Amino acid sequence: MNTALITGITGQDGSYLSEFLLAKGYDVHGIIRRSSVDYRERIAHLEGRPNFHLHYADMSDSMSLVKLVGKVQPTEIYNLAAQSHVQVSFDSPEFTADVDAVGVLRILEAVRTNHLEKTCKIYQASTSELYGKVEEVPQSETTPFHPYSPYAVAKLYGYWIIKEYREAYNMFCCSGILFNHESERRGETFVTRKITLAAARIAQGKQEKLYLGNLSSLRDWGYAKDYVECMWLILQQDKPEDFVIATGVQHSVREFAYHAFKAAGIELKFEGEGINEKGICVNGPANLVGKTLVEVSEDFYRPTDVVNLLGDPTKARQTLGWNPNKTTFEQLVAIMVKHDMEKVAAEHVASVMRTNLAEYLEKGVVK
Ligand code: NAP
Ligand code: G4F
Repeated sequence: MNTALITGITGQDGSYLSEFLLAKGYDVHGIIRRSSVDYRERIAHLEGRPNFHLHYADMSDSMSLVKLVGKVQPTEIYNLAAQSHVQVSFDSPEFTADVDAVGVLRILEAVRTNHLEKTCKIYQASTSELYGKVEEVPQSETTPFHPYSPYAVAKLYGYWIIKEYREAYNMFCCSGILFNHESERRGETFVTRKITLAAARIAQGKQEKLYLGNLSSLRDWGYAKDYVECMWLILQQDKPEDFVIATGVQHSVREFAYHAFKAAGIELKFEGEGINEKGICVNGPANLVGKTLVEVSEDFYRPTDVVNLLGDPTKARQTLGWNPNKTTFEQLVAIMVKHDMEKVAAEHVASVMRTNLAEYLEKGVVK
C-alpha cells in the first residue's frame, strides 16, 4: 500500500488531496498543530476512517518532523503546510520564512535522517508568486523569478532547496508551481472567497458593503479540486521535474466581483478609478438598486503587489496529460457562490432556531 504524509492537511488543498488519495487506496497521514479550538472543518468528514491518520507536529519543529517521518515511513510526502497569505507575510515575515522556507529544508532532512531518500518522493507546494513583478506574460517553467513579498521570497528558498537536494542527493523531489486555485473551502480572507461570501451576505441582507484593495490585479484562477490531481501526477512521473499548473485564462479582481455578484442575483456597474472606484447595483433586488455595494479601501493594498499572473500550462498538459480547463472560470464562480448562498441561509436558520430555543426555554415550553 502507498503511504502518503501530507503537511497542511487541514488546509484547502490538504483536504482535497486527502480525499483524492484515499479514493486511490492510499494510507493517508497528516500533520496537525495544537490549537485552542480543535475543530478541523475541512477534514472533519474524513476523521475516523481506517486509512486516515492525524499526528501532532509542526513545520517549525525539526524533531517532531524527524520522529514522524520515521514512524510513518511515507512513500510520498506532499509538503503543503505554509503561512500562505501574502498580505500576512508583510506582518509576520520571520514566521513566514521559518515555516515556508526552512520548513521545506526540515522535511528534506527528516527524509534523509531516516534514510528514506531512495524510497520517498516529495512534492513541494510552490507558487506563481515566484514570478512576482513579472518579467514575461504568460509565465512558464522557464520564466525568470522576481519574488515580490516576504511570502514569495520564502517560497523561492523552498523551490531552490528542493532542486538542490534533487541534484545533490538524487532525491525524487519536485515543485508544482501552482497558480491561484480556489474553491468553496478557500480561506475566507483570500480575495475570491471574501467576495463570494460578501455577495451571498449582501444578497440576503446580512451585510451592507464589501471593501476590497486593488481591483485591477489580474489572476489565473483555477479550481483547487482539479489541481490536487496534478500534485499526484507529478510524483507518478519517471523522473522528478517541476511543473507550472494553471488554466491559461486571466481575469481581474473586478471581473471576479462582477461575476460573483451576478451569480448572487445582483448586477454591478463599476465607476471611478483607484481608491475612488465603486461597484454600484444597477439590477437586482429593489432595495439594493442604486446602492454602492463595493468600495476600495487602502487597508487591503500591499506594500508591493503582484498584478499580472497568467500561467502557461503546456508542459502539464503534454507531459502529465492534465486538462487545465476542466472547470471554467464561470463554473468556479458559480460553485463558490452557490455554496456561500447556502451557507449564509443555513447560518440564518440556525440563528433563528437558537433564538426560538432560548425563548422556549425561558417560557418553559421546552426543558
Ligand atoms: P491553506 O488553506 O492556508 O493551508 C495551509 C496549511 O498549512 C494549513 O493546514 C495550516 O494548518 C498549515 N500550517 C501552517 N503553518 C504550519 C506549521 N507551522 N506547521 C504545520 N502546519 C502548518 O493553504 P492552501 O491554499 O491549501 O495552499 C496549500 C499550499 O500551496 C501552501 O503551501 C500554499 O502556500 C501553496 N499554494 C497555494 C496556492 C493557492 O492558490 N491556494 C497557490 C500556490 C501555492 P492550520 O490549519 O493549523 O493553520
Ligand atoms: O486572494 P489573494 O490574497 O491571493 P494571492 O495574493 O494571489 O495569493 C494566493 O495565491 C498565490 C498563488 O499565486 C499563493 F501562493 C498564495 O499562497 C495565495 O494562495 O489576492 C489576490 C489579488 C492580490 O493582487 C490582492 O492585492 O487580489 C488583490 N486583492 C484586492 N482586494 C485582495 C483584496 N486580496 C485580498 N486577500 N483581500 C482583498 O480585499
